[in-house]
Amino acid sequence: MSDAMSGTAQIGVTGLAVMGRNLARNLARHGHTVAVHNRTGARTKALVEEFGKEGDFVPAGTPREFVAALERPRRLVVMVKAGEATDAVVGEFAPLLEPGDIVVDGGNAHFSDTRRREEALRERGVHFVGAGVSGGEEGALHGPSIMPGGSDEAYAALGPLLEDIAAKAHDGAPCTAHIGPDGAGHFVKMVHNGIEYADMQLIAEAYDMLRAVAGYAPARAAEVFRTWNTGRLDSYLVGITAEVLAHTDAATGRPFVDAVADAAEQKGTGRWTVQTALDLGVPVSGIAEAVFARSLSGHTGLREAATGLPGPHRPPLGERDAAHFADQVEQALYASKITSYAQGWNMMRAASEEYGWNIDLGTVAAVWRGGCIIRAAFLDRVRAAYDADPALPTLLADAEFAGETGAAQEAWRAVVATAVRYGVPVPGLSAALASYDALRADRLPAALTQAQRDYFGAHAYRRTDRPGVYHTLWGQDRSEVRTDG
Ligand code: 2AM
Repeated sequence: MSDAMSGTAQIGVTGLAVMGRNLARNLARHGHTVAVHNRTGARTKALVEEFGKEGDFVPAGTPREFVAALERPRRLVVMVKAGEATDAVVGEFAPLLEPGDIVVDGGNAHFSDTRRREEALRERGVHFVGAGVSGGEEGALHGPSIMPGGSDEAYAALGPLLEDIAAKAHDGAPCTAHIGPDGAGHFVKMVHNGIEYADMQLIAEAYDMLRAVAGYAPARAAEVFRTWNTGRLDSYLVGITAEVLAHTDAATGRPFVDAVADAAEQKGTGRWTVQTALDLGVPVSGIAEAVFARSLSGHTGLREAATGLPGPHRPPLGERDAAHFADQVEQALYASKITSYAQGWNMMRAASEEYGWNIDLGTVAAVWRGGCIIRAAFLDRVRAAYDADPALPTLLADAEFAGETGAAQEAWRAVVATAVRYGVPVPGLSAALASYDALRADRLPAALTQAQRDYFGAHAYRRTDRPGVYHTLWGQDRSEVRTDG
């Protein structure tokens, strides 16, 4: 163990709850000397006692000791609760730092807070890096997906360490990269979580359809997901779905999924994604439906009041039709997944333009290939689409994805139509299909909406046949006037 005052630690971690502790251990296991600090000293002591043998830790009792333990430029990772705690810790350390030092917030901050903190520290010459870290406790210890946002200079000093500790994709590439300036990293992490919500909802609907329409018990549905996991849907989430569905509850002997209360919770990043999408004016219906589906599931009162309302009662399909239907569900799930990823990527593109982040959209896919919840073979394809055309307006327009959604057409429509006939709620699958149909439509009924707005509010409209902005005198002789001069 080194002397706390010698300034030999390459990096420091303050906030040693499980995420911070595991990140510090991951850094130490990769041969870095890590200064460790926590408001309550007992956590620092416990870390060194339990895991001191894993590497070179420098325990620090006070913020001053912690800062003194770091080589320059100093690299401090803050791992405390997002919100007030982060402001408190940053405020405590800022006066102790010098120009060129780097503060990394590895918590789940809202990107607008990250932008504010980055600006405040930049005025003192201190770099602030908002780093999204995905993969939970296990990821923090064994390799997370890391999405750092901040200055180029900060990434130059920090990147090599992050690349050491990040998850490695199947081709060996580290699952981290400089995402962009200030809040870009935390923004991308937020969208990751939004996409995760959408993925989980689509999988849940697929399971529900296998059960209600194909008549498959959870163990049988587990086999279907296991098979899907060997194909183009190969992903962490589909893999764990198979495991959960195959699991038998020890207490009741029933399928485990039947022993779990059907009210899904959320921590709020899905909600942030939708709120932010509304502010940016980007439609993310897949993520929104997923957030609303969780919300609805928890409304016990509403659900009780509506239980027993009429709906169809149809028996499950016979064995042969069920197998065919299960194949159609795979296609509907895959096409919907493409659609909801396209929405997530549209959102990142919009924010990148709004904030001048210059996010490389293919790199984001690469960084999510390992360590995080949505890791999947699919992300190689997303990256390939943006590598082929960095200006791709939407993933749906990529030739390969367009070919696949096109081929899934009939199945996708059949599954949504069947869900409607059986009375099985599929907000995710149907919203994805509606989004696909709306985007590909030659004409949308938005023309009528715009005409109505002109009727009741004189909001004016553009015409299909000539330029200009017009208003019809609805209350008078219905003649048309040009309103743009
Ligand atoms: P503690 O052990 O002293 O409570 C997760 O809560 C982590 O954030 C813990 O390491 C906790 O420190 C730390 N933390 C929470 N609020 C804090 C604050 N206001 N100042 C410093 N550390 C804080």
